[in-house]
Amino acid sequence: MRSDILAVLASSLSLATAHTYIWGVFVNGVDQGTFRGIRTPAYNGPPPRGYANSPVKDLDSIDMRCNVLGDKQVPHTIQVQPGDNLTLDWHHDNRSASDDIIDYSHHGPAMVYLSPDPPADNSFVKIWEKGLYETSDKPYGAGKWATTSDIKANKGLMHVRIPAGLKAGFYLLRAELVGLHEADASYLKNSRRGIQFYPNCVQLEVVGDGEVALPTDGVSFPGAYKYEDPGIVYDVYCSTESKATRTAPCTTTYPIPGPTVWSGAWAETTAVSVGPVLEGSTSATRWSSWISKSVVTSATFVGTSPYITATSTYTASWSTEYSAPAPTMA
Ligand SMILES: *[C@@H]1O[C@H](CO)[C@@H](O)[C@H](O)[C@H]1NC(C)=O
Ligand SMILES: *[C@@H]1O[C@H](CO)[C@@H](O)[C@H](O)[C@H]1NC(C)=O
Ligand SMILES: [Cu+2]
Repeated sequence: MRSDILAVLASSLSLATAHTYIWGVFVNGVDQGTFRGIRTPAYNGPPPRGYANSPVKDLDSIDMRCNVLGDKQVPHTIQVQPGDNLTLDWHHDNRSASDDIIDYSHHGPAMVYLSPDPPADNSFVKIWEKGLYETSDKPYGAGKWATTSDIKANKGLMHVRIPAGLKAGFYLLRAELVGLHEADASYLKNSRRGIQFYPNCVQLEVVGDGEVALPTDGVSFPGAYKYEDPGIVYDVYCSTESKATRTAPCTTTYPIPGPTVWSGAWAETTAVSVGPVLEGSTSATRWSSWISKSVVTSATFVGTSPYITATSTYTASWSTEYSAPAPTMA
């Protein structure tokens, strides 16, 4: 028992890099409140640097849908109208301009999907994506990537617009950042490496009298991405100077995983300027439990040191029918 616990601690500590999740949502530039409406993933590293969520790497895992604990409703649902501009605010340690968002090594694409809530088979429809959007002017430069050159450089802001005329109803917005820094290997063949997904879901209620339904031939999570897809196993270092001596040819294009963007989504997304973050907490309170490989480890803290009190197993359970979230939840 004791050696198991130590093993959990050791592996969690090695994950204490700058990983990221959504801390807030602005609607037409107006903050909706820190963590409000967001299915915040479980934290899985112990303090002092434990406020990072680990990537999802197993493409067949239910965690690909809305990350760990993504099946758990949160009390608040954000109301939007068709045509509204949403800005998702990704952070690592705190919701401030000094936050480091995500490690600079995590070059990769970013995507946003929309699904009715709760999701069903093939209900996720891609409404936005950005990948390698500028190749380097140097022969072996890394180029510009959505995660690092756009979202990290723009203090964590990711812009997406609610499709025009979208029918009223409850939806889940599934946004993700992707890190390719270990994607030259397949997770199937080497579970220590592999492409890293940071999916995060937001509960939305679309209001108004729109008449456009989401298409029903979207994708499922898990299921949308396969290990054989060209953008899943990809050598992002192949095109950088440090590996210029490689003999394999380097591609300078990147095929973004998943389906093409739905024709009903906005063809262009402009960055909207955002107002101040609502008053209240902008830093996360320390969690007393975290999850790794479906094991929930609970702890109390003595100073900054976690003292393990219990472990249990967690299984995601998604309902098939929408029910309004309870106003308060533990
Ligand atoms: C969303 O942004 C676009 C582009 O800047 C703008 O034309 C539109 O009016 C905005 N929508 C709302 C509801 O503010
Ligand atoms: C926010 O986190 C960053 C590290 O990501 C740290 O350098 C900074 O001091 C923190 N800022 C605040 C206001 O806590
Ligand atoms: Cu990482």
